[in-house]
Amino acid sequence: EIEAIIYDLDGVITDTAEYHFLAWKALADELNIPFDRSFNEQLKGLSRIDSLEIILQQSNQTYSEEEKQRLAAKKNEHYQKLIQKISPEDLLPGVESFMKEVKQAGIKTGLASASKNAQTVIERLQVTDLLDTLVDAAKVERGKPDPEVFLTAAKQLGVPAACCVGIEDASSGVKAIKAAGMYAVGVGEREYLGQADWVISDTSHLALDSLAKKINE
Ligand code: B16
Ligand code: MG
Repeated sequence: EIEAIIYDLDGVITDTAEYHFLAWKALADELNIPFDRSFNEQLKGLSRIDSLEIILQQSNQTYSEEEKQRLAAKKNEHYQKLIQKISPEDLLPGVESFMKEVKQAGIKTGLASASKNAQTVIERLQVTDLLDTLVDAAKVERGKPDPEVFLTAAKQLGVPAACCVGIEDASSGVKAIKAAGMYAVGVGEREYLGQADWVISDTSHLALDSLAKKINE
């Protein structure tokens, strides 16, 4: 029995993943570090500073802690400019109807995002009312693939992890859901989402009946 659904934000509810990519790409170009979409896949779901570390590993230069903080802040400034444009039209296909279906079925809902900008994005998308609880990077100590963000959301909803479904587009996020002991839905390519219990190619395939069928298989 599904008692709660916990959504990832970027790449599941909306495609801020694209804005993260563009902001990192601008920074990497400036630093003359090679960076493309395929490389970007491994950053999805990771915290800002962990993402930066991975990018800087591609450089032959060394950066001080202070410099790293400056670069992370620069990426975030660029990202925040990009997300100003977000509106309800940016909800991914099928997401709004799925979120409403879930609410109507009396299932609790939560957001588990590694982004410190999650609240802003949720407000701009106007889906605040469809989420019973929100856990973001500012509220947890350990980022994905650690399960903390998903476990905190479940706790806040008062639902045991075994009765929760997590939905993720990132490899690190799917790992976090599985480590939390939840059922994992992966959105995207099987290649990146190996550990997911059910992989769908995009959010238009989200539906409660298909999900229930998969869980009972
Ligand atoms: P910020 P999610 C994650 O959000 C993104 O997938 C990841 O690419 C990003 O680096 C991270 O948030 C941190 O975001 O810089 O805004 O704090 O997918 O967990 O919702
Ligand atoms: Mg994501």
